Amino acid sequence: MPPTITAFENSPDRGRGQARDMRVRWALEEVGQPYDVRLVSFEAMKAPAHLALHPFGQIPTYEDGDLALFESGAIVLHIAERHDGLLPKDANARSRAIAWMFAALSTVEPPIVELAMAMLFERDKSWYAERLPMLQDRVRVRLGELSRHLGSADWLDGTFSAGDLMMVTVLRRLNTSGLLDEYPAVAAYVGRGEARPAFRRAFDAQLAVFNAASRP
Ligand code: GTB
Repeated sequence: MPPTITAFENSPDRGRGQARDMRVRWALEEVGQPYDVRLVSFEAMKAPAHLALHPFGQIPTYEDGDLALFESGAIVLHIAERHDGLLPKDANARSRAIAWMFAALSTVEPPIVELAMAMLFERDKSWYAERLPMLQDRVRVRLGELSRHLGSADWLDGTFSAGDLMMVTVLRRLNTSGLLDEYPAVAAYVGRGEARPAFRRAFDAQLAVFNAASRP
């Protein structure tokens, strides 16, 4: 039995691959592990059956035999640890790749999500115009640091790893913000991630869900 993940039945991003099942799908595609997807509605996510898998009533989840996991970072790390292809064999390089996964999730993602949330939900608020530049500048700080770190390298630390997979999915949230264009090295890095065949397969799979849901 292949592992089963959960994803939005009807993703609010309209198939742009922004929901966090995308990183799990991408990891599974990178390692060549087939998987099943159980689509869940917003209502089902808050029902007891799903809460038993995910205490916060969210997607993605991952089930494989008697193992059930939540949190996209934990799921991608689990996949990377159990298959070849997403973590280096050398122990130190492996630890550094995992450090980049944490950096993506705990250092880079928070200011990006805060900006995205403000752009989605605060546009009509009196404080929006004043707050927006501050939120954008917080993201610019991280993009500048990443740009400096990348220099002319293709990936964050040697060969492509789960650290890059996580970082690219985090940075993609900026795709419509215009901010990535200010940092060509980071924009090119995201482009390299998106060009990987495994990314394309994962993207097409989640887009197919949206297209099927919106068909009359
Ligand atoms: N830290 C958790 C993880 O990494 O797995 C966060 C999981 C999470 O935020 N899940 C979201 C969810 O289930 C979907 S991905 N939300 C429903 C709820 O909380 O009730 C977040 C997301 C949703 C939509 C867009 N979008 O439309 O662009 C982008 C990201």
